[in-house]
Amino acid sequence: MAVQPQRSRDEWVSADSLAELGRLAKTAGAEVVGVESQRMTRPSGTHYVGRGKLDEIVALQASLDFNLLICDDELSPRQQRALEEKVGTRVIDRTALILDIFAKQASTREGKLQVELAQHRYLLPRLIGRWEHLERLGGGIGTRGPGESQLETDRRLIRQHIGRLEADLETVRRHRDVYRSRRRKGGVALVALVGYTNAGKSTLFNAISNAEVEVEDKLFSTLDPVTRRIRLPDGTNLLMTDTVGFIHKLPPSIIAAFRTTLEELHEADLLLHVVDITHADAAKQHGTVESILSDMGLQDKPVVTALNKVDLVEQGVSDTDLSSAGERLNLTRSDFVLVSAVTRVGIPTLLERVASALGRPDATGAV
Ligand SMILES: Nc1nc2c(ncn2[C@@H]2O[C@H](COP(=O)(O)OP(=O)(O)OP(=O)(O)O)[C@@H](O)[C@H]2O)c(=O)[nH]1
Ligand SMILES: [Mg+2]
Repeated sequence: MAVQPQRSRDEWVSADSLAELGRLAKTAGAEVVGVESQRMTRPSGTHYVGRGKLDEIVALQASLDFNLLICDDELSPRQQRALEEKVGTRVIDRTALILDIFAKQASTREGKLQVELAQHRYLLPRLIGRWEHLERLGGGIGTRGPGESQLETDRRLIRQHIGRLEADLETVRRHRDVYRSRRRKGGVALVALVGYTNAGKSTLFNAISNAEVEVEDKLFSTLDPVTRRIRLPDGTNLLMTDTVGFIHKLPPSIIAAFRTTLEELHEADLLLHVVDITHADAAKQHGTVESILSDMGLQDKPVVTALNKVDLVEQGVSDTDLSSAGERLNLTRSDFVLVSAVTRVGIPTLLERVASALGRPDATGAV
C-alpha cells in the first residue's frame, strides 16, 4: 500500500515503487494478494492513508483475509499502531521489510552485526507506541523495577545492546583497516561494483573474476562484500569488490548501519556502476544509485558504467539504439559500455575501459 504525495519531487511514481515493494515482499517470503495506492497531499499522520481508503482496506481484509499489510513509506509508531488496530493485521513498512530480507541474507559476522544494529536502531523510537497503552493501564507487569517503567527498562536494554553492537563492529572495522592498509602498500587498485539491486553485479563479478558469488533473480541476494584479485588483459592487477545493491527509498538508518560494508566504496579507486538496461525503470534506478552515491560523498569518484543484460534486448536492435539507451540515462560524468554478464559480450571492452580509467602508474601492479 502506498500514498503518492501530490507534489512530490520524487520521480518514482507509486505504481513503480509498489511493484518493487511487491518483489521485496516476495523475496521476504510473502504472497501478494492485493495492491492499493492513494494520491494525497501528504500521508495522513494518523493512519498513513485517508479515511475512505482505510475503510476500503478494512473491507479488503474481510474479503481476502490477508494477514500482513506493508506500507511503502516509513511509518511512525502512531500510524503503525492505528493501522494495526483498525485493519486487525500486522502492519510493517518498507524499512522493516528490507531489514527482514537483509536479516535473511546476512551470512558473515560483519553482515549480521550490521543488520542487528539497523534493526535495533529501527526499533528504539518505535517502542513508545508499543508500551504507551500498557503504561496507561497502570503497573503490574512482572519485570518492572522499582519506580521504573517497562518502557524505560526496554529502552535501556536496547541502548545497551546497540552500544555492544557498535563496539563489536568497531573491532571488525579495525581488522578491516589493517587489511586495507596492507592492500594500500601493495599499490593495487581497487574497483568496487555498485548498482541497483538485481542489476547483475554478482553475475558480472563472477564472469570477470571466476568467483562463485551467489546469483539469484531476487532483490538483495548479495549483502556481504566479496573481493577478488583480477588480472586485466593488459597485465594490470587489481582488486574487485562486489557488495550490497542499492534501492530507492533506502533508509538512512540502513546506510548508517552498513557503514563498515560501504566504506569499501570510499576506498575504491574506481566505481563500476552496473545498470540493468532492460529494466523498465532503468533510468530511475540509475538516478537513484547516483543520488545515494552523492549522499555518501562519493560523487567525485571516477565511474565506468556497464549497461548490462544486452542479451535480453530484442534481436535486431542496432548498436545505435542501445547507445541511445545510455544517453537516456543522462550519462554525463561517466563513460558506458554495453555488456552481457551472461554471454560475456562487451566484457573485454569493459575491462579495457576500466584499465584506462585507472590509468595510473601504481595501478599496474608491475612493481
Ligand atoms: N539475461 C541476463 N541476465 C542477467 C545478466 N546479468 C545478470 N542477470 C540475471 O539477473 C539476476 C540478478 O543478478 P545478480 O548478479 O544476482 O544481481 P546483483 O546486482 O548482484 O543483485 P543483488 O545482489 O541482489 O543486489 C539473476 O537472475 C541473473 O541471472 C545478463 O547479462 N543477462
Ligand atoms: Mg549480488
